Amino acid sequence: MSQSAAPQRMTPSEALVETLAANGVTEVFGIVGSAYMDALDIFPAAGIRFIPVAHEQGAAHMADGYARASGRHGVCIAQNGPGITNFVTAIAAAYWAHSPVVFITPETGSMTMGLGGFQETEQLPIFSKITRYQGHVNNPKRMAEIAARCFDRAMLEMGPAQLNIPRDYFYGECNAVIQPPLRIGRGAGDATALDQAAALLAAAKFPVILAGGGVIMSEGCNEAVQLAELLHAPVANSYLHNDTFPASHPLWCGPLGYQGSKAAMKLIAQADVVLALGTRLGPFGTLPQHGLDYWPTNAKIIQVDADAKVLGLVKPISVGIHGDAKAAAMALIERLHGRELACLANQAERSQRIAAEKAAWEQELVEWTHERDPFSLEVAKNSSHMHPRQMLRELERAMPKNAMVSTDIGNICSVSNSYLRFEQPRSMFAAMSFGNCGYAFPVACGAKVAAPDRPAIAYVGDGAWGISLNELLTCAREQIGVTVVVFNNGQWGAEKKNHVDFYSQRFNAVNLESPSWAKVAQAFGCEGVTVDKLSDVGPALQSAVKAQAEGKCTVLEMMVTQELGDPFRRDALSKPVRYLEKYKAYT
Ligand SMILES: Cc1ncc(C[n+]2csc(CCOP(=O)(O)OP(=O)(O)O)c2C)c(N)n1
Ligand SMILES: [Mg+2]
Repeated sequence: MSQSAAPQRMTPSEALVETLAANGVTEVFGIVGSAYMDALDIFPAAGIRFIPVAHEQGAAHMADGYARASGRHGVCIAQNGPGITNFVTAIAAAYWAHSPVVFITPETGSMTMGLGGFQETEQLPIFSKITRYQGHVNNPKRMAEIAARCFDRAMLEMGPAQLNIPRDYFYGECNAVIQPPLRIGRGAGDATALDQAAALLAAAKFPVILAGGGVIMSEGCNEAVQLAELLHAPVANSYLHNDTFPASHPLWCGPLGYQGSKAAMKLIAQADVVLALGTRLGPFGTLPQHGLDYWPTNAKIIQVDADAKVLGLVKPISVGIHGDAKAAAMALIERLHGRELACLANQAERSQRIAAEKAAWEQELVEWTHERDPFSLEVAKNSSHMHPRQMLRELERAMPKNAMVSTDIGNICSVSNSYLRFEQPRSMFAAMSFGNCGYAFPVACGAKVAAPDRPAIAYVGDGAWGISLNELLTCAREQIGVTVVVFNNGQWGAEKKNHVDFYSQRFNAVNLESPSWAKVAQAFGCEGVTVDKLSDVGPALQSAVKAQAEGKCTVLEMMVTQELGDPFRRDALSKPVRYLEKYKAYT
C-alpha cells in the first residue's frame, strides 16, 4: 500500500487520502462539501474519521487543539470559498500557537477560476501572512508530492500549512509515489554559542530559566527539569505556557506575564543570567504586571529557539542559540556536568529565597479573594454571586492532575492564569498571541479527540461563549466529552474594564443579557448545570469530568459577580481627548 517506492496508478483523491494515511492522520475536522466529496468518500477505507462540525472556524480550532494535545498534525477541510474563508480566524490563532495544522482548501475549478463563478475567491493571498507554508496543486499529477510537502513543512516550520487544490484536480489519474514523512531533526545549535552559554551559566550567581512553548514542542520537559536541578535554578513559565515545568517541583515558580506569579517576577528580576529556553520572548509575555517591571535589563540573556528569526527580536540578548529546546538543554547539561558552578556556592540561600517568594505569593493569593478597586467593590457589594477568584480557586482544587485546560480571552480567563498549575506537558491551551474570543471551547474539543483518556476542560467567558457555543452540536452529535466552564458575569468584562479605567464608566455595548446557559446546553443535547455556590464548584467539575468518559459534554455555568481584575493592556489605551463641542462631555 502506502510508502512503496514504485509509482502506482491512482486518482488524485486516492493520492491525497494515501498521503494523509502515510502521515498517520486518523481524524479530519470539517463541514461536508461537494468540492472534495470524491476524497471524503474513501476516508473510511483509509481509517480516517471525518468529524463534522457546526462552523468551519470550529474545525480549524479543533485541528489546532488536536495538534497541541498530541504533537501530531491537526487536519481540517472545507468547501471552497465560504467554507475556506471561515477558517481564517482559527488559522491565524494556530499560526501564533505554532500548531502544525494542515488545512486543506479545495478551490474553485481551474477552468472557471477568474470568471466570477460560484464560491470563488483567491484562497492563497488570504492566508499568506498566517501560514508557514502554502502548497498549491497546480497539476493533479502532483497531488501526492505537494500534499506530502504540506505535512512535512507544518512540522519543519512549526505552524499551519495550506494545501490548496482546484476542485477539478481531485479527478483524473496519476502515477504517484506516496513518500514517507520527512522529519528533519533540528539539533542543539551552534557549538560555539552553546559553549558561550555554558560559560555564562557556570559563572552565574543567580541563574533563572524561563521555560517556553518550545520546551513542550521539543518534548524537552524532563531535560528542562534536569538542567534546572543541575543549576538549582528557579524556573518561570513563559506567558500562557504554564505546562512547561511541573508545578509541584520546588524550583517551579509560576508564569510570567499578565496575571502571572509575583514569585516568578520577583525571582527573575534578581537574575544575573536568564536562560530563555524555547521562547520567542513575545512582547506581551514580559509586560509589567502587578505594578512590577521585572524584566532584568542588566542580566545576560541566553535565548534558545528553533526559529532563528525570533532570536534577539524582542529583547536584547547576549547569546542566541538556533536549536531545539530539548537538544540544547541536553547539550548545556553535558557542558555543565562536573564543572564548577558559581551558583552552587549560594545554593542554600537561593533555595530559601525561592521558597520564601513562592510562599509569599501563595499567601497573597489565599488572601486575594476578590478585587478591591472601587468599581469591583461596588458591583460585588449586594451580589449573591461568587467572587471570580474564589470560584477559580475551587476549580483549581478540584482539577484532575492530568487535565487539559483551554482558556479563552476575557477578564476571568486571564485571572485564571494564577490558578492553573500542571504536572505534565500538553496540558494548557490558551488563545495565544492572536487573542481571539471563541478559541477555548473548540480547541478543547480537538484536544479531547486527540487524547480521549484525559479530561478536557474549557474556560470561557459568557461573551466569548456566544461566539463558540455552536460546537455544542458537534459534541452532542459526535459524543465528544468535554467540560465547558462558562463564567457568567453578564458582561464583556475585559472590555468593560477599559470603560471603567478610561471612559468614566460610560458603558456602551458591554452588558450582556443571556438565556440560562445551562438550559441552552440541555437544548443542544448536552448536560447543563448552573452553579452559584462556592461549595458546589468542585463537585460540579468532578461529576462533569466523570461524564466525559461517557462522551457527555457538560456546560457548568458559573454565576459570578461583575468585579473585574487588572486590565490586560494599560499600555495600549490613553484617556480620551475631544476637541469638538458636541463630544466635550465624552472625556
Ligand atoms: C473575536 C474577538 N472579538 C472581540 C475581542 C475583544 N475582546 C477581548 S476580551 C473581550 C471581552 C470578553 O468577555 P467575556 O468572554 O464575557 O469574558 P469576561 O471578560 O467577561 O471574563 C472582548 C470583546 C476579541 N479579543 N476577540
Ligand atoms: Mg463575561
